[in-house]
Amino acid sequence: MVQTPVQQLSEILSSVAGSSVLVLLQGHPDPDAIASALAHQRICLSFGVEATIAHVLPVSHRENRALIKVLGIELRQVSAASDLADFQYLSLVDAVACDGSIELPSTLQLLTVVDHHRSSVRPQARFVDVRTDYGSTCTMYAEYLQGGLSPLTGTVREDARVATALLFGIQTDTDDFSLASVVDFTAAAYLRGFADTDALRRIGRRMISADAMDVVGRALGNLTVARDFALAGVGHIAVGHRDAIAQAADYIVAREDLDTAIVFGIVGDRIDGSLRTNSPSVDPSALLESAFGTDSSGRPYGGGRADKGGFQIPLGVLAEGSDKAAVWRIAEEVVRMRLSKAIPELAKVFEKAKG
Ligand SMILES: [Mn+2]
Repeated sequence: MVQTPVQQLSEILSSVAGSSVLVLLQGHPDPDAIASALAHQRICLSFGVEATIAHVLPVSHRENRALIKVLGIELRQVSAASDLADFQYLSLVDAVACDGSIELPSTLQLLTVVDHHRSSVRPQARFVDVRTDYGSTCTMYAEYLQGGLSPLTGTVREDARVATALLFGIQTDTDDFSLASVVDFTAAAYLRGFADTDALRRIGRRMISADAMDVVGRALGNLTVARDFALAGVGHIAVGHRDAIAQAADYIVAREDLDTAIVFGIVGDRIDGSLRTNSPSVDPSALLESAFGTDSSGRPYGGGRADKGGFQIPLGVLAEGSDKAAVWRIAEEVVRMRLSKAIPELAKVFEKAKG
């Protein structure tokens, strides 16, 4: 008989009772990953498996920090293989592979992988559940709970914490449910009954940090508008503030007469850009790929989904230039030139400006 994921996962976790699992979040941890890790930790605990949630890159978005703070979620920041020596098993949530930001001890075995992203990677783990038709990994964890793995009962405080985090994860990963499918709504309805709506409101309150506001200001001061398209370069941005670029694009695309905005800057050793669009006819990944093409291994510099996209272009040795203003001028010129090819109206505006 074919086992359900819930049966498989319980069997595997039972078999490693008493061991220590590392849930290593990839990239800058987002709510879907953080909340899924929290649910994973809860499920592990119910089988006598101790799970520690860790991350390498900082939690950089204000909302994500609010999620951690309001719900008191414990995350351990790790930076070296020696920090991971105590763990026997590795669990990945919202990712199928490690991004290489930390060297893993060779003794660490990949135990579980739960994700909803499309990927060509076939993870070698004892438990693999990847569902690309799901709007979030949190949806999958909500189903595990509802399906009998450490189900929510509403009798302990911990239930509200997990339900609130999962609900927030579904909400943010589906862009406030605009990209949600039936399974996401069903999971949200299940979680809603256990969630702390007051905490959810506090976490979700859209706030903008002082640094992000500074970046928005720079974007507005350097805005080029071509019909309903806007482009803004914001110069060098500290690595910890890279989310400000996306926030600036969100802010600008809200302008009534615009339907697409691209904001870009230099973050570390690369050009980093965000695209936001309300236009039904703009396909972010097609637009960014036609403008920026692919790298030497055929990977596009940019990608996206229905209403948002992003691009990262390594500066290579240029990044070492000591004249930061000059490096920025080159980067800005290249981005303007490439986008002008894909958007003829933009080319006209730049030509006019040159006089
Ligand atoms: Mn996700």
